[in-house]
Amino acid sequence: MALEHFPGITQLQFESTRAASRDAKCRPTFRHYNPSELVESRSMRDQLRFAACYWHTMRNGLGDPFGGATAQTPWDDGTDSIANAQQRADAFFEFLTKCQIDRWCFHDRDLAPEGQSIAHSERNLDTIVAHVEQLQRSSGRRLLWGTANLFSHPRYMHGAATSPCVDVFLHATAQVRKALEVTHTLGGEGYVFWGGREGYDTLLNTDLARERDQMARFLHLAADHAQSIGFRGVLLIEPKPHEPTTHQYDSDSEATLNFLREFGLFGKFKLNIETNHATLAGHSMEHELAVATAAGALGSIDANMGTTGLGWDTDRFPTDVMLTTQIMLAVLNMGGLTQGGLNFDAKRRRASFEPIDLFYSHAAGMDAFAIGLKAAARIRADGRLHEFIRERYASWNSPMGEKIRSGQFTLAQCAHEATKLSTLVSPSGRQELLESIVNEILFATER
Ligand code: XUL
Ligand code: CO
Repeated sequence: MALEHFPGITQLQFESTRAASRDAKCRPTFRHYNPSELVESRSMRDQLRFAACYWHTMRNGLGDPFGGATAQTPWDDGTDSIANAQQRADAFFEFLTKCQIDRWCFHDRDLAPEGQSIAHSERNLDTIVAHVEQLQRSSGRRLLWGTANLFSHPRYMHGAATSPCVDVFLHATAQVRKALEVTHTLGGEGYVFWGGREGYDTLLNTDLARERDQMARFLHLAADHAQSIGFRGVLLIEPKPHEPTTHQYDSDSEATLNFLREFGLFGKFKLNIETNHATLAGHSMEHELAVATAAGALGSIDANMGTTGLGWDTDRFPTDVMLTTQIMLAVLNMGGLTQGGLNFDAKRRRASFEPIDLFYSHAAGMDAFAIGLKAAARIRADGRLHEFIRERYASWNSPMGEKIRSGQFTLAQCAHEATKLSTLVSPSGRQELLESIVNEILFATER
């Protein structure tokens, strides 16, 4: 039998709180996530499409700017050897299976060590990918998306696609070509571009217009290559306003959609929206999702949350049920997740350093999303919110509203119509009522 990396932990199951014994209450388990339970005619497993990420789960020692790693990782000998990379992958797939997480995501450099040359790095990656292919097959897990790390190595200090040095651009194309190809080999449902250093620290040394052109060229080249190798997954851009740079070009959904439209990339890419990035942009997650869905461009979600008042990307596990309700409402309203998923781009706090904390933290996020999914379905079934919005705009469905919307009236004609009005009807927005309806549905006591 293969070595067990998480001894003593059996596969997490759904157990309702009432049925659980005192001992069972401390074991990692699901209190709300019941994979086979149907919500709006689809199983929770299919509605939520959970993924775990390799970078936080396997490669984050939980260090911070003030102190080193704390995470206990008995499966990892700390070396950059291929054998160690393989063993780490074994531990990860055991974790995914025991935590009932069907999907996963990775950066090329999370999986395999960078070598002395591009060819050497590619050989390393191929070796681990062959191993991971077997692990996927034996465990039934699937790749949600892959990506290339174009931000950690010092060569990318000025950016990758947006570097002032053409050689760096070339190196980045080699890395993306390979990462796209191995994502395709592993059956990835998507591929992500997060422009970690695609931005600037100061405009004093930056030709912003040129850098944006370079980034667009890079994305065109990548999209063309994806097509040429027969990759049918969704290409995703992950907005973030800053950190590590002062300003990143994909700063939020609006800016990214504008960029895609400006450079003829709209339709080739969708958005991967992350909660903590929305917060850093000074927006709510609901806002970012609303903008993306309005454009028909919500592709996937990086599920985490920030820490109120702290201007850092703290990548906490998403345990706020109001947040998960709002996310799942946006998702259900757009017809559900199809190619995308809920990827826990989240890390445990530095003091949650034991291997079992990986299970507690993911289960906490999964349960919070199960609560959010059910609450969102109840809000939709209740219908009051939907009906209110429909009625709020009802005047636009009148013959007059229709004429304005379809462009049949000039400004002068509109102004003339205004002079004929005897009363002007403008009803209440009822925000507080609507907020109380959400609370009523979310916290309804079971009867
Ligand atoms: C960084 C971040 C990345 C992307 C993938 O803030 O979210 O991990 O998700 O590169
Ligand atoms: Co992310």
